[in-house]
Amino acid sequence: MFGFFDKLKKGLSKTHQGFVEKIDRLFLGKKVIDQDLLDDLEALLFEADLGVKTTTQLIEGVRQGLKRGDLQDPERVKGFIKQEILQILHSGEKPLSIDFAKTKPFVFMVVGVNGGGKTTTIGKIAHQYSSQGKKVLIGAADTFRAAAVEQLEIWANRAGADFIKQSKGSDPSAVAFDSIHAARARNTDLVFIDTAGRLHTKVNLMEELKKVKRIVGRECPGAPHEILLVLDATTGQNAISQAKLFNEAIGVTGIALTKLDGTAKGGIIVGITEEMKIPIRYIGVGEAIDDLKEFNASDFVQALF
Ligand SMILES: Nc1nc2c(ncn2[C@@H]2O[C@H](COP(=O)(O)OP(=O)(O)OP(=O)(O)O)[C@@H](O)[C@H]2O)c(=O)[nH]1
Ligand SMILES: [Mg+2]
Repeated sequence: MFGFFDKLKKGLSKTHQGFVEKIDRLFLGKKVIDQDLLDDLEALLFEADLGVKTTTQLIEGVRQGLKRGDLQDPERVKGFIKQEILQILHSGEKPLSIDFAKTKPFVFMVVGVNGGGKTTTIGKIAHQYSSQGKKVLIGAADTFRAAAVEQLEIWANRAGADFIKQSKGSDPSAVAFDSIHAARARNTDLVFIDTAGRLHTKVNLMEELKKVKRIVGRECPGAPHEILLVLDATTGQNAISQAKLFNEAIGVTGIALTKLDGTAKGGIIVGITEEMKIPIRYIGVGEAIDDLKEFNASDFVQALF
């Protein structure tokens, strides 16, 4: 049995190779850090999907450190980069804490592009809460494909959650409406609204999501309490443009970053945190029900380095 940390470490091994090991190789045998080396380091950080902003900031930090004379040897530069990344990721570490005495039901609206892992992530989070004895309801507001509803129903059963659906092609906000009303009638603690993920460039998806959000808020004041954007880590920089689009359209309150297992683009978590300033709530490292955990910056950096 592997624990989550081991899975994370294993999952991040390609990112480790493409980033930490490359830094080691770059510095190997180097005694002085000159402009050429800094340029190479910059290119390497950028390729590791840390994003322009973070890369620029890190290189500037190294430059300052060199000037002050406290980053002379490569080991220290590596240590500096590790510390900076940890600090950035700490700023994105804000696990949800729900006060059910005040907020019930707590409503999640889960959004993101096709295949990112919305449905799977809902199943995993629902399972965590129902294992804690919470009453969970899942609403199938992705009415675009019949298979989407079936897939979600399987997850709802696994997670021991109630399930609300309508026929294929029905109005997603009608499903959201039913879900909220059922949750109220049944004294449910948490509601998850799954949504469709047709391309985010299509205006109608955003309009559809806005309507779902509006209806949920009308039927349950204060809801949705969390608009969770699910991003696929393997898409690299694309994840950042998706985050911007969804955030502009409906306002994102938290991010779940999936598929960190086996990708070389794990550095994207740093870029997302730095660019978006939206908390990373969960990370996913596999397809099984236990393969999702609350994001912890220290564990992540430890697993990466
Ligand atoms: N390896 C891995 N696979 C994952 C992870 N999360 C989700 N998946 C897989 O990604 C695929 C797509 O996941 P879904 O949950 O169906 O994604 P979705 O966003 O609901 O997709 P649509 O309903 O088509 O919009 C499935 O095969 C999942 O098993 C993860 O953390 N790691
Ligand atoms: Mg889905």
